[in-house]
Amino acid sequence: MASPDFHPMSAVPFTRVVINDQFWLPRQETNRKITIPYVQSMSEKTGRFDSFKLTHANPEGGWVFGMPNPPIYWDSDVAKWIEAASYSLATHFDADLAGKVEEIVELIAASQQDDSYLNVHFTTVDPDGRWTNLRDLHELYCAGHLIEAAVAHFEATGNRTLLDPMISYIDYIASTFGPEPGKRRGYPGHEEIELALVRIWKTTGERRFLDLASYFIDERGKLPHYFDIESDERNEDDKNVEEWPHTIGLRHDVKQAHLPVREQTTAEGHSVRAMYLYDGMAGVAAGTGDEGLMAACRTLWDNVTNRRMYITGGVGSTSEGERFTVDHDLPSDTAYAETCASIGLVNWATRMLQAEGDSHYADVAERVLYNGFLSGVSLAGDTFFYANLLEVDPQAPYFRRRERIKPFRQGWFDTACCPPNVIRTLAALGRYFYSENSTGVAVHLYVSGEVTAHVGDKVVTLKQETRYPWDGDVAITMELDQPTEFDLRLRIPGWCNDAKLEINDSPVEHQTDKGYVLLHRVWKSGDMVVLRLAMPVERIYSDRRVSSSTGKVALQRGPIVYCLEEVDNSTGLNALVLPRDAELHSNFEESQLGGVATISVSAQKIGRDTGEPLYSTNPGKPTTTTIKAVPYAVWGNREQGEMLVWINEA
Ligand code: FUB
Ligand code: ZN
Repeated sequence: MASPDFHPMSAVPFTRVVINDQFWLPRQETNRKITIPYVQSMSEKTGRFDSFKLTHANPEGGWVFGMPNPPIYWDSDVAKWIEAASYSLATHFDADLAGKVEEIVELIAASQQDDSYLNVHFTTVDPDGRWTNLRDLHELYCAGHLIEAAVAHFEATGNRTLLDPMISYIDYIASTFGPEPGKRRGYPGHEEIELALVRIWKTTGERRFLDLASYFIDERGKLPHYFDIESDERNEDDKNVEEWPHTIGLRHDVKQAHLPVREQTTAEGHSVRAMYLYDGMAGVAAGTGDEGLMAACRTLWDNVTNRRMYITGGVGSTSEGERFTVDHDLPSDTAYAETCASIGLVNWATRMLQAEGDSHYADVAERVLYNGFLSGVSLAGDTFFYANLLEVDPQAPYFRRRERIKPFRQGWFDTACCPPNVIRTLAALGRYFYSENSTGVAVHLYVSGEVTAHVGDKVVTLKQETRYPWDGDVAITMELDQPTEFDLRLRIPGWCNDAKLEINDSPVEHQTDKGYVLLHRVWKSGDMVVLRLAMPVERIYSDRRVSSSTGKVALQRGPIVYCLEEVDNSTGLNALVLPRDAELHSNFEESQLGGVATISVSAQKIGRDTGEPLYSTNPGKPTTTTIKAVPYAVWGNREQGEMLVWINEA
């Protein structure tokens, strides 16, 4: 819960954050120069952009989920590209890109129907299907992404070409759905519109958008069940079907609709949907001051982060329904941990952080960003992981069965939600680093660069110098026009057991409040705060109920989770055993994987050679070997092969 004297914060917009470091800047540059254009070209090639012409001219042809193209989610893919491109334009103007964005935005606006409806699938190929299956058909999900795109485009350009059509679409949606007599009591099967409505409320100040978000959230899971009513209206006998596994998508819990949201205590169902819902819930709770709804968010947060999250910050334990399963079921080799779910978790964490000011939220956001999110895109920027596994054997037949789960990143997917989600996240990454409110500035993540924060009516600039995440020393220098009184909050990361602080070269004793050091004073230009975060390599162990990692150890240094790759360690990674007392050495390798700290350690390789019976009494003779671990986020950028996060320990 927030301290009584804590004032909710807002993220400092990414346009006031300069990133100038060796870790994120190259990834952002690759995003801008390679990945955004790549997603653009794939959107052109596959017909996604042209689908807004409503001519049903799709070069791919074919059917998706038993429906004619364009598929039910294409609007969302294009919307995410517009969002990414708009963010990119806000920091690096590019006339060609700006022209392309305007062209697509105008095309989308022109595709709006006379009654304000806007959706390529239903308008083009299934006009009678409009609003007949909210459970499965993504209409409100697409609307949500288009709203986010409209906000991003408006904020980057000041141009209302997409914002105004989306506002009239929202008003049309609000005239269709709601608790009032004559309206349908529907809500989306794939959440997204809730958080988007919070966003457009913040941008426009129009309270009706927050109210609609609030309605969608509180209607969810109530009885009589809307998805059952819809199903009856379609004359389909597919209500909340529980048979396993082909009907998994029909279950109410997969859509987080098994109970009203305030009664939900565990994260259920499709992990991306869950993350987007919880983000929307937190946004509505903070926006309306609804303590009961925020309490539900806290309960769900505890369940996700203490029982259902991978060490990489990935969520979603199975590809069957792309969903959560039960507490402590976190298999490494059959994980799902979709890149979109990681992004959803970062956004939910950030929303909770702004409302409550507790560093636990920033700890999780950091864990995800540096590990299970960043793994989603290659260093070259043109291939992607949909599922982010923690253990990979490319020989395993498992991979042959699922298009989205491969032991290597892929250039595109049938359902291509993750690549455009990655580009919008990287393009606006600065929004996760700092917060501001009327009393001061909070530094959540440590990244070389600069921030210009608004503290009430004062403008303060902070310069940050650090080699984080490879080194834990951080220097923050004030750049102020005049002496200014404000709070500086510095997060002491949850992974750090030894943090020292200096102000203007003098050591300072410090205490933390909700994980932040609070420094209040009249700051002068040139004042410098230095934080020294000890960053040894740590051995991390899981709760013994996580059976796939019991008896194993993971290596972590600072926020970075490590893994072993076959290319460094030969095959048979599961035959390696790390002695508990083996010394762990960290070494920065400029020429490796874009420049990373690697870890080396002596280990034993156990087991028999091949050529003996499958089972025998011979345990084999252990051999000693030196193994090398690399950051999990950059695995899979060299030769294909095995990968392992949780290593046997003895
Ligand atoms: O189409 C929506 C997206 O497809 C979901 O968010 C992903 O998990 C995938 O199911
Ligand atoms: Zn995805």
